[in-house]
Amino acid sequence: MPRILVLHGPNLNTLGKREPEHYGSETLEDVNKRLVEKGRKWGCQVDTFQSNIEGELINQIHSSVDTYDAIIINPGAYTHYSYAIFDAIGAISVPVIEVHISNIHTREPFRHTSVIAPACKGQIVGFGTKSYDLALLAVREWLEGE
Ligand code: CA2
Repeated sequence: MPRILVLHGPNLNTLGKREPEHYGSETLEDVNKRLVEKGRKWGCQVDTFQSNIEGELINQIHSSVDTYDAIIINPGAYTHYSYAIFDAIGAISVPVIEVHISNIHTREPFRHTSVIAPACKGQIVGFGTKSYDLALLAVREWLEGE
């Protein structure tokens, strides 16, 4: 059974509680429950993890080797400047899909750059919390086609 790790970066624990115009009204718990359930229906195990701490996300990326078949990550604002997360992703062979709830390319200029993207298999942005579902679908299709 494929195993997929979903990582959420800083401030995403407050999803659904602030800035609904950018991030919608669903909570992170709602999103996680839906992804786990979709994974179960599709025959894969989905585990989720959120941290506001860069090093904890990096530790999860390191320990995904030999445990997970793919990672879906929303690195939050670390997207725009964390070369440490870029290096961690670049050092593993597990495919990583970068996800954003909002369309980072239509927002403030500092959000237009992802320093993580060159280390990732692909990027899905701008579909609200459904960006995660689309990433799960992409992972599934990609793993099945391998
Ligand atoms: O659109 C995304 O998914 C982001 O990764 C969200 C990050 C932001 O820094 C990125 O540029 C784009 C921010 C996460 C903050 O999460 C909040 C959730 C609810 C209310 C306020 C912030």
